[in-house]
Amino acid sequence: MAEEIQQQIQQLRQQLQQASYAYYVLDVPIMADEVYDRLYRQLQELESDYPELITAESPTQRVGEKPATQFFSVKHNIPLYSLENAFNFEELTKWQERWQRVAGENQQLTAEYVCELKIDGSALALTYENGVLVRGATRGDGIAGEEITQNVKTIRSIPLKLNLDNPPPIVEVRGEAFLSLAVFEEINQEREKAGEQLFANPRNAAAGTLRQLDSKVVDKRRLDFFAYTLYLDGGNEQDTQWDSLELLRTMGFKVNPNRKICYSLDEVREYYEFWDTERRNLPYMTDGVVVKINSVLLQKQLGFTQRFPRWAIALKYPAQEVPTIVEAVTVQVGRTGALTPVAELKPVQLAGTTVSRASLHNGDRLSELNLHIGDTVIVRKAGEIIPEVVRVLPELRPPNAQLFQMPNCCPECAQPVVREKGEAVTRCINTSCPAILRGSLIHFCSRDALDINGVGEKLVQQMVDSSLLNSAADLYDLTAERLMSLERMGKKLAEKLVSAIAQSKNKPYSRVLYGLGIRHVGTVNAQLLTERFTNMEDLATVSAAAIEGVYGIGPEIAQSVYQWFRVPANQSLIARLKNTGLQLHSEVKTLNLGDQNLQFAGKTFVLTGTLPTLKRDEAKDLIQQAGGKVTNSVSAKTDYVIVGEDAGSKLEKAQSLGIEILSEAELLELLLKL
Ligand code: 1X8
Repeated sequence: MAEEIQQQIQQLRQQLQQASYAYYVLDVPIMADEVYDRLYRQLQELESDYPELITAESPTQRVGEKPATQFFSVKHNIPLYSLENAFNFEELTKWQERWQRVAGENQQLTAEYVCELKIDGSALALTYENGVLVRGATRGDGIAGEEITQNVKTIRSIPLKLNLDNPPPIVEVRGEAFLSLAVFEEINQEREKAGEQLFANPRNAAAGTLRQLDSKVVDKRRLDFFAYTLYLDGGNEQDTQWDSLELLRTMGFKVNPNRKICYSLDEVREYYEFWDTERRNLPYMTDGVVVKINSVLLQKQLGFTQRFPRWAIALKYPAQEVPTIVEAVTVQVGRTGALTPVAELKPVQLAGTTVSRASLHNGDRLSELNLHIGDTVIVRKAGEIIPEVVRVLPELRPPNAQLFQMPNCCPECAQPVVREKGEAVTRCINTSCPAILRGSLIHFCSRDALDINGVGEKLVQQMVDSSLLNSAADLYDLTAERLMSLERMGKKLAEKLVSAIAQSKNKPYSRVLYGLGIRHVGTVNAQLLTERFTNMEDLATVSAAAIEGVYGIGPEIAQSVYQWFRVPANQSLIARLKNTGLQLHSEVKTLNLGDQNLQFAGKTFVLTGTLPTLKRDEAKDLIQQAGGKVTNSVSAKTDYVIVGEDAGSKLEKAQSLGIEILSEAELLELLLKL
């Protein structure tokens, strides 16, 4: 009996897997949706009757039951470097000369190149053990990324199990997770309806999606994946990149079909130019061409520089530009009171998306442009940024067109605005301006701050308009009854919101500090400040000099924090937040420099490169005070290498010896661990 069930389960899994492969990888469906759904439900029922038979590679395991609470950092076995960029053929030729020089006289100086499209997405590293997907990780800083296995499993074009009879024990596959342009537009349309902030481009949307804690959300976003790098048992066992791509395809991955072997840079140029036009017809975004040396042997001889492989380069397409007409200019007020002029455009297609607004940045930029309403302008979209107006075509200006000028009064509260000498930004300085209040509240509730689920732009606007909220502290006085006074607010949702708000009281102090929206205090600075001043009362009362004494905090940040706590309205906000029970202090963590508990006792360190904030002697002192030894050269006896900017051969040596490499921040974290 048990065997029969087992067999039935196996068969269902195989059928589902084949159907899914045909649909998502080959794009040739072989099974009707209804049939798929029926088989899927059968499998689900069997698995719920026999939960001991569930395996990680079962098609039912693509979406996790429970959201993750956080992501963990994982070190890449082989660093996941980004690619060096070339923006023209001169730079490409220089690259060829460079690798030829490194390869040396005795080496092969002509090479086959493999050209592939550069996909504008987010890099992933997938690990398969005995053919089963066990880990998915983001690039992170190239050395370590975030473990997002549950999210990766939702990507249907990623096999949960390799299509190999005798899979090697460890297979690592790298590639690009991306969103098709159609799905990207759909997501943004939904976000617009929900009053949520739009994703600037498919890459940001893909990266943001992969970092969602709830894999059910990721599943709905329909990410896709192209595989482009293969490591078998820690090395490239294929002779060439081309063979690796073929093997990846055999294993069940989607490999971009638009690849080509080129025997010279002229052929590379031909490929590049062909795809510059043709890429407009692709259903996903590409921002360049990746040129790789085909021979794995030559790749290995060339190796890596500090940041890039020497054997590959990305030849980028220039940012796309199109003309359109400025129909109006609106002025938005951000949470810092900064006024941002935005051009409302006649919608145009640009780099795969419809563009109807473009940033005009600030007053200075605007005066340079001499922009009139009705002007024809050139808009540009470079990879990561929201479209911008690059220039105006004054020869096409209609007669009687009005020059746009920054208003003298805030468009939200009608109070006079100011522009400080030497500053490009015009600001509203009315502390009770509703736009500033709205922006601050949205920031306070945002994911990296108090992470209050369900409180977004729309709801904040409603609550401010109806005077339910006049400050962040008011959030904690809300009751379900009061929320139900809002339009279209049911009891269930109201109760859910009240509970989400209450939960934010458990968020750590550093998030509260970040949530206050003090200028220059991002998540990192908030962390640094709360580690040094473990109580907000201390931070609120110390001198600017004391704040500047925190590692990593410069004079401008220190002044900004100091001044913020001098404002009476802010002081009363803190007092009220304290009464609500928010965390305004953290566990006391002190740099343990006494003679007990010397956490670095017996450990040897090497420092290399310029650290972001610590001077060399300071870092050395810290290590020595914790019982560690600092030496000058890396050897097998070295336990840690602390790496800063422009680290030299010591880093390479450490990597080759497999010694743990730490950034300054990681060193400080180790010191803080008791
Ligand atoms: C990044 C990318 C690579 C490829 C395509 N798209 C990318 N974004 C490819 O090799 N076909 S390789 C790469 C990297 O190594 N950082």
